[in-house]
Amino acid sequence: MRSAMLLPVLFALQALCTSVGHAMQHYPAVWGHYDVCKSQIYTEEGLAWDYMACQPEATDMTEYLRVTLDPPNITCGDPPETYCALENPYMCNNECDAATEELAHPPELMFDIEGRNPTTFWQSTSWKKYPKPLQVNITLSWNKTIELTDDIVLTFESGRPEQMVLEKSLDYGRTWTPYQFYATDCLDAFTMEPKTANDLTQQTLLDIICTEDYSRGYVWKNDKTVRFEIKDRFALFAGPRLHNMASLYGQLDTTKNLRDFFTITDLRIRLLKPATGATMVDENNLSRYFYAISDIKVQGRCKCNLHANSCVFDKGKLGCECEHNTTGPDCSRCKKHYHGRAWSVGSYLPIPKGTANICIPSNHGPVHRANASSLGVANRNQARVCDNAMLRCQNGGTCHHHQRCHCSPGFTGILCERARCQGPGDCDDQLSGQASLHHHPIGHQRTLTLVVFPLLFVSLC
Ligand SMILES: *[C@@H]1O[C@H](CO)[C@@H](O)[C@H](O)[C@H]1NC(C)=O
Ligand SMILES: *[C@@H]1O[C@H](CO)[C@@H](O)[C@H](O)[C@H]1NC(C)=O
Ligand SMILES: *[C@@H]1O[C@H](CO)[C@@H](O)[C@H](O)[C@H]1NC(C)=O
Ligand SMILES: *[C@@H]1O[C@H](CO)[C@@H](O)[C@H](O)[C@H]1NC(C)=O
Ligand SMILES: *[C@@H]1O[C@H](CO)[C@@H](O)[C@H](O)[C@H]1NC(C)=O
Ligand SMILES: *[C@@H]1O[C@H](CO)[C@@H](O)[C@H](O)[C@H]1NC(C)=O
Ligand SMILES: [Ca+2]
Repeated sequence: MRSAMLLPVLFALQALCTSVGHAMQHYPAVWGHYDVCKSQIYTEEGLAWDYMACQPEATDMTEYLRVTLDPPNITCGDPPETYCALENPYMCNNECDAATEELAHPPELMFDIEGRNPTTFWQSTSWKKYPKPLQVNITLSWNKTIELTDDIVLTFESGRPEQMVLEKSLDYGRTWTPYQFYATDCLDAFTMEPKTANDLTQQTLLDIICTEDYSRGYVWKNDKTVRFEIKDRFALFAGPRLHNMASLYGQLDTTKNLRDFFTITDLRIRLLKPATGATMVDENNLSRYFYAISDIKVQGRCKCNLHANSCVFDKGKLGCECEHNTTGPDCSRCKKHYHGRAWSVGSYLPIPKGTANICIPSNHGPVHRANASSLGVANRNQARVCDNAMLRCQNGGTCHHHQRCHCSPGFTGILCERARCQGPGDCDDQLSGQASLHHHPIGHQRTLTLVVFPLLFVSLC
């Protein structure tokens, strides 16, 4: 629960730096700007909360998936087999033996850390039953809606498949729709005209295309990857270097189809035909034909409907840490007693802070909070976190430049109002019952980065 413990620091930081962020008018070219859900601001009536649209940082989602192969016994090595190189049938030194660790090629090797030599990879059985098709489904399941933020990249260690389909599910694997078709010959394989992601326009962005870009030329050893181009699609709205993210956010806000297009709960790689390197399959030496994948990259973030900036992996399950009085794995409901108005997704607009659309208490009629956003704007340049009058630092803390309290050891909070919890057990009751020893905050890295820099920001502010 480290992220929760650090939140007060983040709020203080946000309060410190709203003026900086505002002045610079600079929106980073990454899809990760909405990183704070609320910040405390100073108003005539004292401290008040300002709520903002927020989302978790994009991260490597392959750490949180479950992989399923179909057929289940399609992985090589049981019984052991010897493989020949696709380019050279006399080079037969690839041995697969599931019972020997050094010679086994289980599915996990598609997700381990690459960059070492030799690469590690999953490998299928060879095409022993030719001409019966050698088909494999590799299904990646998150049991959570996630939003893709970067290209999906598959790296093949033997040739890239001559035919494959990338599919997605938005309903936990009940129904599937294609994302993209891949073939050496799109017309022949799928009766589709070959296209590339560059052919897409704003109007055709949601079209499902067949591409020949990633199937050709097994001899080109450098061409080992198969992509699904997320960034090229973003670029149709945000410009070639994703400079104009405001335009993309605006579109995502207003076009549900577009948003859903980048949202998944599962991915399926349907391998339909392995590389053969020629028009004819060498029936005398089928040990040359198989699938081998060394790496799969899936970058994305938990979908939290702009109501959470952190997502935790707990007991094998991803879940948003909902703010704005929302709840559920995707923050897609109002909390009990907060049904004062219908739940609503947050909005990216107006740039840069968006609109939180918080859930409000059921019985209290109209919203009873200060017109925080206007006050926030008005007071931005004099936003103070502490002083020697109303906003006194407590428990022996001292106020520095009206910008933050330096707390005595053992205390934390913006005004040092809370005892810092020493062990995980001590924190539990303060943290709304969600605490768990094994929480693994995904936003951890970002949180740390932000916390390392307050001094830098202080000097900026
Ligand atoms: C792969 O999944 C598709 C549905 O997405 C299904 O129709 C097909 O039978 C599966 N193929 C194999 C080999 O399991
Ligand atoms: C996998 O299992 C199926 C059905 O159980 C069987 O028909 C097939 O021969 C098996 N394949 C291999 C490569 O062992
Ligand atoms: C494949 O060809 C190589 C070289 O001719 C040979 O050593 C190997 O036994 C062949 N494999 C099969 C299954 O025929
Ligand atoms: C998926 O998550 C739900 C809770 O949201 C849980 O009940 C279910 O068991 C999970 N399914 C799998 C296959 O992990
Ligand atoms: C719900 O929102 C109110 C203000 O809108 C806030 O004071 C309170 O802490 C929130 N409750 C929870 C459990 O987040
Ligand atoms: C907040 O204040 C501004 C300026 O005073 C006003 O234009 C706006 O309508 C107010 N918003 C709400 C929700 O009251
Ligand atoms: Ca690997």
